[in-house]
Amino acid sequence: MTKPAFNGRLGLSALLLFGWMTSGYGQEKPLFRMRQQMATTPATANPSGKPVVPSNDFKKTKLTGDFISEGVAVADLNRDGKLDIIAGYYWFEAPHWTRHEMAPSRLFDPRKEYSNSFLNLGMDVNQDGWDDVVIVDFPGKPGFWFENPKNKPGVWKRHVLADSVGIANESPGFIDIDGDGRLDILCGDKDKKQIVWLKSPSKPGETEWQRFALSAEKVPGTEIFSHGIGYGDVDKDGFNDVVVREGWFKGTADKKAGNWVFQPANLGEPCSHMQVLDVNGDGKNDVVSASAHALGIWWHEQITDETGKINFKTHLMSNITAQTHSSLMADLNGDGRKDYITGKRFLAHHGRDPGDSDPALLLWYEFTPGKEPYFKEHVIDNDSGAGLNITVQDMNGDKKPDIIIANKNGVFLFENKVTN
Ligand SMILES: [Ca+2]
Ligand SMILES: [Ca+2]
Ligand SMILES: [Ca+2]
Ligand SMILES: [Ca+2]
Repeated sequence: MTKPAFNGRLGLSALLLFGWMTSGYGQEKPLFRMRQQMATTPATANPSGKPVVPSNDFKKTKLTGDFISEGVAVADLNRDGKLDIIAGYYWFEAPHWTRHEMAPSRLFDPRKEYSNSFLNLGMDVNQDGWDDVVIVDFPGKPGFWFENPKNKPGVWKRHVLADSVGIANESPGFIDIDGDGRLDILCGDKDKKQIVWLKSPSKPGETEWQRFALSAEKVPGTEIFSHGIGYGDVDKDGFNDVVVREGWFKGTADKKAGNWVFQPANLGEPCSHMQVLDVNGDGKNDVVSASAHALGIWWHEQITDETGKINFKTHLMSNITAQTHSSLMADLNGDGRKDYITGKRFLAHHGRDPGDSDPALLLWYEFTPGKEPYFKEHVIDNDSGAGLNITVQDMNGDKKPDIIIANKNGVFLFENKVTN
């Protein structure tokens, strides 16, 4: 099935464009005009002008072309020893990817609607030996988890997370904040405008997630539609910090105190998940981010500014595609260094972003840190992209991490065949 050419969309009324630019879900886009000009290139081209040739390094399986979720996860839900794939209210049973429904849902129209599932996580929440499914809903809504019914038929029981905290920021992180070996959720609190984390239950049988604040109230990065958040040790004092695009919150040992102090710094444009790593090998941690709705994948070099404070200098890594609304680090080529994975959130705003109908690329970047850092760009695929979270897991037992995505193009598995 061919997608409508981008040129066919240029005739969209100014009204639509105006609606998008003024909607709460839109955002400022300094690169918007630039991208608009680039949009006059044919749909098969891309903003960088480079040819888009997918490598043969991944074996692609399309589980469905239906739009059911922009979140995706992996877990062995029926305990047959094989990892299943979860996308929203549905799960696909390995090895034939038979679709099952956890709770009543429906297919969504990729050009008109958002789904009911933005980010997903598979984990045994109540530690009864059966993996459960965590779902982050539309920005600002509470998250919830579906309790695994242990192969019994019927609707999965739904539990709301952390007294219905409205999850703010569009790229919440599944990160083990307190180091107890269980993933938690790093996000903003919609009402208090605070950086918080939702702690997953730690004892068997427990079902309640708890909310703990890291920052004070009314801080940047905590609006419902804030774009970009990450976790890592910016100042190398041994405590992880929280980064948002407006700066960072200095971490302490106390992850329940709500007093992490905001340090303003320029971490670039609205983005998806922010990754903290030393890109240029100078011993200072830098930040890698990708534009959520406009164009650009960047690394932000940590520098000391004229006032003696930590700040960042932004360098462009790639402008091959826009709407890179999720990212993840994983070592895809087995060289011991984590690589950066991102992809286009196809039809992010249903065709209202410039370049929305350009090829839906899924990409990875191989880093060679150094004074002149080197990022080799690899195109995994040009007809899938990524959703709001990317999952990486060895699905076929060959010890190589495979990539799983779900978005408005469907649900996909990419088996890793990268050789070093
Ligand atoms: Ca369970
Ligand atoms: Ca934890
Ligand atoms: Ca720190
Ligand atoms: Ca550095």
